[in-house]
Amino acid sequence: MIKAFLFDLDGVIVETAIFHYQAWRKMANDLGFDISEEFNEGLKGVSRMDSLDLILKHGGVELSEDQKLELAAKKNEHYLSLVSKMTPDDILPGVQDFFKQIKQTDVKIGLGSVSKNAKMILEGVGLLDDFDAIIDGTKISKGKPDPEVFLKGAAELGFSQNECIVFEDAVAGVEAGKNAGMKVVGIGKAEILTKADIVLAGFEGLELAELLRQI
Ligand code: B16
Ligand code: MG
Repeated sequence: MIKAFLFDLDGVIVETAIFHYQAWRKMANDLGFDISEEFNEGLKGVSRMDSLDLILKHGGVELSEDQKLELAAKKNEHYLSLVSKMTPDDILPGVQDFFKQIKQTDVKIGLGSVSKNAKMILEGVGLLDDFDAIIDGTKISKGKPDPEVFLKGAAELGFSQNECIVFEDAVAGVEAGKNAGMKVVGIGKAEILTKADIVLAGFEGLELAELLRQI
């Protein structure tokens, strides 16, 4: 019996990967190297400081902890200036209709994001009040693929792992959901999200009853 859906934020509810990419790329360029869009794929679902470490390694740059914190803060400032312009129009297609269908049932809605900016983004696009529980980067100590974010979501809602379904667009996020012992709906491409129980291109036209029959 499914009691809750746990949604990732970036790439599932809204598309912020492009803004993370722009902000990280500017930082890399300032340091004298570049990162490709393909490289950015590998940063999806990865925490801010882990992303920074991967980028610096990619550019062959070694910095002190203080310098890294400074760069991460500067990147976040740039990122916030980009996402602060987001409106309800930036919600990915079909998400609002799917939420409407969920609200007609007893199934709860939780957020499982490693982003420390999750609440501010949800507020900006007008979805904050739709969530019964919000687990974000401020509440966890381990990033995906560790299951912590989804286990905390289930616990906050008072349900067990097998009563929750995770919606994820990132390889690390799908793994986190599976590591939590949950069913995972991948949002994206089946050839990339190979560990998901089912993969959808997006939420457009998605029937809740049909999904629950399939999974
Ligand atoms: P912030 P998710 C993740 O969010 C992003 O996919 C990832 O690219 C980002 O580095 C991470 O949040 C941390 O974000 O810098 O805003 O704390 O996909 O788990 O919703
Ligand atoms: Mg994501």
